[in-house]
Amino acid sequence: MTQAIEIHPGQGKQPLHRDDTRFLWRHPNYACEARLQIMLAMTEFTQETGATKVIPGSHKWDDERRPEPEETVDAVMAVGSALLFIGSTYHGTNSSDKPRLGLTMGIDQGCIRQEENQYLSIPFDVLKGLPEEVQRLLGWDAGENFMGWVEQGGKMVSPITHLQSDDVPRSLGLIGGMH
Ligand SMILES: O=C(O)CCC(=O)C(=O)O
Ligand SMILES: [Fe+2]
Repeated sequence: MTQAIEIHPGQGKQPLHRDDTRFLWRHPNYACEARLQIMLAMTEFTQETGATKVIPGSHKWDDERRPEPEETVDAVMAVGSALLFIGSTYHGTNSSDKPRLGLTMGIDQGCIRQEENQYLSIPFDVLKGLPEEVQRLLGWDAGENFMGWVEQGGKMVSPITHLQSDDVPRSLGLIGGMH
């Protein structure tokens, strides 16, 4: 998923949470993380402007332990810097006296459903013009376990193969036409 998040004065707190709650993830889960989250600072992130508050090490906690505000640190960042954290890390925000703008991008495991449905969010003609690496990141890929395959000409192929073939405009004509 992708979002621009501008926090305004007086908006108050976003409670401490784990983003992998979306996927009903249980903790600790040493086998696999659901998500890598990227928060890119578009304005200065300081304690005064409402930097994201994170609890380092909280990805190791079980589901019983509650996060407390005094355990957080502010992700202080200059414009253009990025905070990377995994889906099981507790974090939240607090508003301040100036607006603060961040761009967030979550990259989820190929074996779980995307939080934002990128197949429908990105207009098809825009998608076709993106670099292959970005198309794969948007979900047009099969994971190592071949999750998400498409049948094409009687074969199971990766979505990226399908996207690059002549078959795809036919199968997605309706979606492309919706934008
Ligand atoms: O805006 C922030 O600093 C964090 C936002 C966030 O954690 C979320 O929307 O899940
Ligand atoms: Fe979050």
